[in-house]
Amino acid sequence: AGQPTVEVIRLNQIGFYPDAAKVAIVVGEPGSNTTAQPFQVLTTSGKKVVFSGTLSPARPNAFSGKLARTADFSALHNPGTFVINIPGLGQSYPFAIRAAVHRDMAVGALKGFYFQRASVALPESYAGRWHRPAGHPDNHIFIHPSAASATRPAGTTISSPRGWYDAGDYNKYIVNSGISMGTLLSLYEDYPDFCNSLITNIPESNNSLPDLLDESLWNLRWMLTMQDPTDGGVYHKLTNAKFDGMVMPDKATKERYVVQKSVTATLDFAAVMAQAARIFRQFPRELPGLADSCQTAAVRAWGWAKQNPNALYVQDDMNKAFDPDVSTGTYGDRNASDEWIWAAGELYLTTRDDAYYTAVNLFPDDKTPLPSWPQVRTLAYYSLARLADQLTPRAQQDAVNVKTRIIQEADKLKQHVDNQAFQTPMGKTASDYIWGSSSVAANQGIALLQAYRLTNDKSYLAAALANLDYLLGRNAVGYSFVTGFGHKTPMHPHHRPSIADGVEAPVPGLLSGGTNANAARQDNCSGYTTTVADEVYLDADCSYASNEIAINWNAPLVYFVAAIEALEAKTA
Ligand code: 9MR
Repeated sequence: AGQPTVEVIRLNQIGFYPDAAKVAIVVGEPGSNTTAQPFQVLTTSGKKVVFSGTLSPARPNAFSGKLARTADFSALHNPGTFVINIPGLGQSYPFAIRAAVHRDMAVGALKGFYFQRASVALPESYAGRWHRPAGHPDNHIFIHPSAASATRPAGTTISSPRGWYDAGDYNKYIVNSGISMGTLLSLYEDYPDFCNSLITNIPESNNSLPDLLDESLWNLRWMLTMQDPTDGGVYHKLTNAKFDGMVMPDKATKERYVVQKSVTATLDFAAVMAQAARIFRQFPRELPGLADSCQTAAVRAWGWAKQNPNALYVQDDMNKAFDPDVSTGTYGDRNASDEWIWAAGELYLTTRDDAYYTAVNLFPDDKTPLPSWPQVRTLAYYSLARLADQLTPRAQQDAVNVKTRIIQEADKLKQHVDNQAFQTPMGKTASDYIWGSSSVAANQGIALLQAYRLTNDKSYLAAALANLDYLLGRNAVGYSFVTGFGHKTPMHPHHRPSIADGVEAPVPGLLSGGTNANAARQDNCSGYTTTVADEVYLDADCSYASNEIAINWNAPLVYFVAAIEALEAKTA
């Protein structure tokens, strides 16, 4: 009793499954922690010792040189609430051991998308303290000069309501919506039964669709409005000319535009609509006609992309040529080869038409890059693996290759984890610590879970769990990166509603971008105290390069946590 809570004990601040590995990392300065050091696990009530162990020998952190020692209490299986005690040092935050220990967070992270909804009020009955008036009706969106066509001249308007705000800003970007939707829809395809049990208390919760699909429909219906009905091309984004100030949605009333159609947005759109068609075809009574509309939209988008393969989105050119110039997020990807693969793969799987399968080289090299907004090809491989029993003979020829490349990618992630200071796949190289690194950890976790599904080899599940521990506190900055979930969580994310709503706690269930080695020079926020790759993180709202939230980061969080919950429920 009387021991202080100390932040040098880094662990998943939510907890652990009874039969899974349980590890905390104790961090220290070089030269410290060299002697044998006992630790105990205590019950929070009564401080009863339920486990005693010794910290591992120290390992130096590859980035900082700081020493890290492991407290392994995997042998403790009993449910309860506990702390780790290190005599003479202090105690950890409390954590739980129990079945379904991450379920609330899975629900909370999915609910995060509800809080991002545009064009609608969030009443208190659904949004609690974070209720807010409607913003951005988006029913008078100007055709920007860069998007002008004969049927839609510059300055005329279209209606393009709904959708999710992209991130801390209020704009809506098709490229980023694309990967976010692909990730969420894949969760449904991979774990439909579990998704039925994820109830987020949204206005649609009482209908017969799972809330995950209802939430996805909010954005899907917006995406459909972003396609020009005349030619099938898709506008790159719906945006203000400049970013809004730090105000609530209803106070952000500047003119909005749809800009140039791009081949990347159009192909991402095609992939999402093709996948959506396959899924919503299962709900003909609830959503009559929707699957057909999605499939038609996908086919038309593909057709436009074939006609306009060089239509990359180039904001710099726009700035010189058009009024108003546009300076919001670019999602400017100069290479569409992976978007072609994703769209071809999803269109093939939905139509079973080999013409899509052979239209592009689906396997241009032996790489299987983790999904990120500019690199979506592996989403096609995941879908091909998922639907392996439904392939035509032509695609069947590659089925083993698809499976093998996913497993090989997961093998790389699984290797050398023991040498890492934090014993996680995340952070084996400094290049993991980029803008939105939390989504790197989540997407690594997803890759490992995909391999687990293909092999039933539990070592993949264990490695994935280590990355979940990373996200929830077992990392060099000691934060659980999910707002509202954990003990030390982001309080000042770069997220306009969280800043402007007058509520101290930020909107919950949102994944902070996380540690970013280059954040200081990317956002010029003052207050960064280090340049060590795994330590550059600032819980300040000016730190948009390390502490923004975004739908393409929340989506893999939702997939990752929900999939782990679904799998643990099966293995328990
Ligand atoms: O996530 C994007 C990151 O990969 C880029 O490096 C960064 C700078 O271009 O932009 C990020 O995306 C932002 C988008 O452009 C606008 N909305 C907020 C997004 C998250 O910061």
